[in-house]
Amino acid sequence: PFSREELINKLKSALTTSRFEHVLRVEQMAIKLAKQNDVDLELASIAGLCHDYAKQRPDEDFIKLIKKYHLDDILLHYGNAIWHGEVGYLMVQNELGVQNIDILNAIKHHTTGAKYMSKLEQIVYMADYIEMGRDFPGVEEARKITFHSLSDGVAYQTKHTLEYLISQNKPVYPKTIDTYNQWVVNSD
Ligand code: DGI
Ligand code: FE
Ligand code: FE
Ligand code: FE
Repeated sequence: PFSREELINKLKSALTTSRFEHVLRVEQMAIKLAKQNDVDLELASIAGLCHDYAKQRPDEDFIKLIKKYHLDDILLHYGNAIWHGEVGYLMVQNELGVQNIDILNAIKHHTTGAKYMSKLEQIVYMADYIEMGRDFPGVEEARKITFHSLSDGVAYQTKHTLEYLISQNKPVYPKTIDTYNQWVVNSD
């Protein structure tokens, strides 16, 4: 496994400057949420840093892995927005040597969420959404809710992302619907 400094160098060369700065902000927000929710700070740091490692990879890299690992064919109907987490976690495992399953699941689920999410998975999902560089309408409310209750933050993001996808006629990945049914519908 690589040290934080080595990971930083790998990320710097894999990502554009603005994406690299985003992952540093996600790391900081993930650490803040980990402190509030009694989660291991080092796991939060590594997961935050690595969550978008695959974001700048060409489509062919993902398609090769989908075939090599016999992943669900429905993935082929989506693109980088879904692949960089759902498939990209394998690149983090294979190329960065990260083996912790909680970190790998947090990377895998950071875009869509999932029916079952550990505290660390919820933290990375939320840190990506509310990191201090985000400035969409509603981000202040999302931060307030998340600092009060991590699971309420998950519900807020899930509902707003689904509304956005529907308003844009975008395809909804099935796991995004599972997340909605668990965290928004069944949230008590
Ligand atoms: O990688 P980031 O930009 O930091 O953030 P992200 O990995 O959370 O990606 C967010 C994008 O992914 C956002 O534009 C919405 C999109 N997205 C989330 N769920 C789905 C989705 N896109 C499709 N097509 N289907 C989904 O279910
Ligand atoms: Fe992402
Ligand atoms: Fe996200
Ligand atoms: Fe991100």
